[in-house]
Amino acid sequence: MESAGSLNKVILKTVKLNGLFLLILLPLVGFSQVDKKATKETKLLYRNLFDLSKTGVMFGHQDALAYGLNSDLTRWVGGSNKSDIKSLTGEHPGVVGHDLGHLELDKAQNLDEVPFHAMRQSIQAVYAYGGVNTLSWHPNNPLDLSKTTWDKMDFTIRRILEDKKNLKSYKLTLTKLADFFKSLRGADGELIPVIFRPYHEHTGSWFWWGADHCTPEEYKTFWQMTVKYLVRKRKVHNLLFAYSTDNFRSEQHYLERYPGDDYIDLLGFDTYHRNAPQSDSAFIANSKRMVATIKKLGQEKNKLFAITETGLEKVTENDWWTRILYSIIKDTGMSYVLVWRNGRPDHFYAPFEGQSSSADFKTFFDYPATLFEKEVINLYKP
Ligand code: BMA
Repeated sequence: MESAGSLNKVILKTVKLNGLFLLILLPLVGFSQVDKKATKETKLLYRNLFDLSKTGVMFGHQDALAYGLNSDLTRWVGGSNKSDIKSLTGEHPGVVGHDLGHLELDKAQNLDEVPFHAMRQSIQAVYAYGGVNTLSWHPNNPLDLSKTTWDKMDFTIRRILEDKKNLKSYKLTLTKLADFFKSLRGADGELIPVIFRPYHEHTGSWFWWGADHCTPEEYKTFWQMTVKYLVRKRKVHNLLFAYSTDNFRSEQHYLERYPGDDYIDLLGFDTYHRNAPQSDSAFIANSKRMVATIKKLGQEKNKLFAITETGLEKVTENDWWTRILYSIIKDTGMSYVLVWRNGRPDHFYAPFEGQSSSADFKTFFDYPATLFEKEVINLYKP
């Protein structure tokens, strides 16, 4: 199949069928995308992700190009088109995660010491090779910015929604995010689409937006206000919005704080493998159960779905990739699975040269249904 050109709301596509060239018009709208005014590339990404999910699952890694670990466990810091995954396999991950935490403080670098200018360059590099960028956000507490993302204050969200002064300063923070999103530009000046994944793991209570710190209604209203402010007021049109809980018990639990189909593009959840190997079979069974739930909801609601964070810290099982992770993601139709950052010798989730699960990871990489840099082409094209 090859493309002939594009209009604003429809794409003109040339399809070769039995030796005949057919011209077809494909609408760019019609999917249940949150932002109806999203840029052409953002709409294309959304649509193409549905197609790609039929061929396999993208592998994702947080902060993949920002830093990583050398075989002697010293750290390397990015800027040279390097990633631990590329050093092992020759290809970057299909999805790269970044975190905006501390952008709200006007800091030059995020909470994990990634300079925002370097993050922007990574996002541009990933987009240039055709990959997907996803941005989480670990913001400090908006009521007192000297307090971290893990500092719970009574009813932070309620106090933002009910107090004009608090709301105003929260919107100022969102404006900073909006400016960052709008600064993400490709080679031709076009906005780079990103998957924005704020207020995650909210079925847990370790962040100020967690389950014990706001009611479901407050969480939903806060989310809707955030989306509306970014899209309508600040006119940010390069975002897909991801909803990601932590572990959940049931479909009802998953949807308890769901802000609605008009506010979500991708359904996800975060789940970590702890206490391996004793917990191996429980982790697999639990993850499969949760995947089945988001798959069912994704099909009903026509939404993308993914495991937005996972991993076994220090990858202490040498066959974790093929025996555990692959058994969870295979034949699911999910868009991606993202493992967390290679932050320190005692806190890493992806293999690197010399790491004990590297050989197994290469087998995982070779599976046709796991997608890396070279298999994620044309996501932004008709
Ligand atoms: C956590 C840890 C922290 C990090 C935070 C935000 O899971 O990795 O070290 O600061 O995520 O990225």
